[in-house]
Amino acid sequence: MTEQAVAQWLRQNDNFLILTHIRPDGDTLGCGSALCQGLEKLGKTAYMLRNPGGLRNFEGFLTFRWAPEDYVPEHVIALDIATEDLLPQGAHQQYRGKVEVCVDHHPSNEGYAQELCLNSSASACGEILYRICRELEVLDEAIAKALYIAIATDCGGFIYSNTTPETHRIGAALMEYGDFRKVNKHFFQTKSFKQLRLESMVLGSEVFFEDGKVCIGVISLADKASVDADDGDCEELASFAAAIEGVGCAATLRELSPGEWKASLRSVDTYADSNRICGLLGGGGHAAAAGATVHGSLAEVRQVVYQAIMQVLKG
Ligand SMILES: [Mn+2]
Repeated sequence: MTEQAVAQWLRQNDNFLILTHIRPDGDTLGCGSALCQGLEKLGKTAYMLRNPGGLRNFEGFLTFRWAPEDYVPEHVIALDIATEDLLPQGAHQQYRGKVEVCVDHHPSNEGYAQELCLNSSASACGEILYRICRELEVLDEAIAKALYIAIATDCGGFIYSNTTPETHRIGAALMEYGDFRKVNKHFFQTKSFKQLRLESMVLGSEVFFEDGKVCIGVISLADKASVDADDGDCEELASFAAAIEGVGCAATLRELSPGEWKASLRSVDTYADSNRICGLLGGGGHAAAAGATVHGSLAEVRQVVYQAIMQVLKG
């Protein structure tokens, strides 16, 4: 499905429900917020499905219109959600097999929706939503800000390897609508003291392999509890590990619940395909950044992740 076709479908229909992914990031939330506001401007009824994930980092920057409990949508659209396994908590029973249109940029998208608008060269789903909103002629300062947050956060402030000339062009076009300096300060130049303490714990846990090119770090539930941190405080830890000089592949294992770990992979300069590594672990994402959920003791999970990395490096 092309971006124009998505815009047309949105114009022709009404009563939408917008889905964002579990453990929501700036991309999925920024896209949801932008689309919801855009549809509202067109006189449509549109809500986002309440996402119980950590939203604190976005307070004061994004506005959300959550669906009332009894809302019955006619059309369900998923944004930045590569597989139905990434639907937010509580949405699985109701919305599995019910997504009519999915707009995404993950090459690992499983094609679960009836119609898929996929552009894997987009740095963020926000790039695709930008073109859809432009097509719908709804762009204004609030929508531009939401899309700017979506794009800037998914490309690390226009720094990650997914950043393209088009990413900058769209960022520049969005900046014409308002002053987003506060957005950049908040998302890229500010860390809570908790986050910095978590970073020091991850650093202390790093184990290096392959002459320092591969590292595996850990953040346990006990670590998180010791500084009273939540998942939102942990979001940037995976990218942080990839900043260590000489590292080509950084894996960060974060304990979600006892025996359940989120493995986040980051690759530098295409050293190892994170999407392939996570694919071996039952997850996915992009070549530069991907994730998977792995079960077992820390020792088991560390071993399984190490083997997946080595399999991709040697293969
Ligand atoms: Mn994304």
